[in-house]
Amino acid sequence: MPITTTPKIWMNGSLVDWADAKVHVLTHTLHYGTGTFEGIRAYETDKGPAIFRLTDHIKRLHNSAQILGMPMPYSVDELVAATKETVRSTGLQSCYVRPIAYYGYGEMGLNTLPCKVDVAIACWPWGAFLGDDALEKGVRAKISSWTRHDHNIMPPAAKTVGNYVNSSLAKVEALKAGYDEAIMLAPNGLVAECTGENIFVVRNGKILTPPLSAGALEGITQNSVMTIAKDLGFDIRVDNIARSDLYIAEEIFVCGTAAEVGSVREVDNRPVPCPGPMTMAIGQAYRRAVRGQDKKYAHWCELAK
Ligand code: PPE
Repeated sequence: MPITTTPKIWMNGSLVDWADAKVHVLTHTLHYGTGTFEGIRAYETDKGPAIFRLTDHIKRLHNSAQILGMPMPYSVDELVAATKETVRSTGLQSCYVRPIAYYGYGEMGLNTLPCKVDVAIACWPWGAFLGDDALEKGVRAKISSWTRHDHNIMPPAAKTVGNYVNSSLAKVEALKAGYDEAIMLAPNGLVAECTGENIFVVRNGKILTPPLSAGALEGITQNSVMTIAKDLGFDIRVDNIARSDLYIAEEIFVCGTAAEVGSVREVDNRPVPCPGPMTMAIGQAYRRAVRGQDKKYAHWCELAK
């Protein structure tokens, strides 16, 4: 999806003009994929732009760096403040926010120990990833021929730049085959997640979502959806899902910061009832929550001011 420019990008402690936010072609992470990033959204609320679960996202960025053994030069509090400053500088009421920590210019070779870590935060307006009507209309998904990373190959719990080669291969394969999204299986055949979303499957009235051990990122939207679903009185739990569960599911939905909550109406050309009642209730509650329209979840909306 094309990028719409905004005035400033935060780089290593200061806001620079969008056009000046550049890196050298010998930037370490460009060659080895060793960085880590986050995807966050700011939404318009009555009180001004609010960044949804900002602190939790920045904590996950720190955790990803910890998994990679990458020293993070800024604390969680510093990056929370920097993200708010960047969002404010855009003048936008709502936007996508992309913090990235990467090994910069100055060293080459696989040893990251001598490399300096650079951090940048950019914001731009971005529509819902699977389309604004993905909740109501649903998307067509395909089991990918690409397997999700094994924990001992690329840790899926870290949102590592290089991990997304796997997601990108699966996404493009699915699109070229005429589908909207790919569902990735772990090396043991269990369902892991989608290329940029967590997945939920309704079976026998219960909502299931795969655990980190099955190769899923611990999604912040996944976590929000679990809270919302419990508050709605649904039986929702983290549990393993087999491929067959997908084919006989009562409902399937996916969720992520960029995608929000989207229904799945078909897996491998097998229809899935869509839009499902639980999916709709959760998706609509999520839409209200991110905009600060539900007091119960007001603490998730961290004001940019
Ligand atoms: N799994 C993967 C692989 C993933 O990339 C994301 C987010 C999620 C699950 C959901 O996580 P969360 O956003 O915390 O609920 N994907 C981000 C990047 C998407 C992109 O294509 O770029 C996002 O949604 O911002």
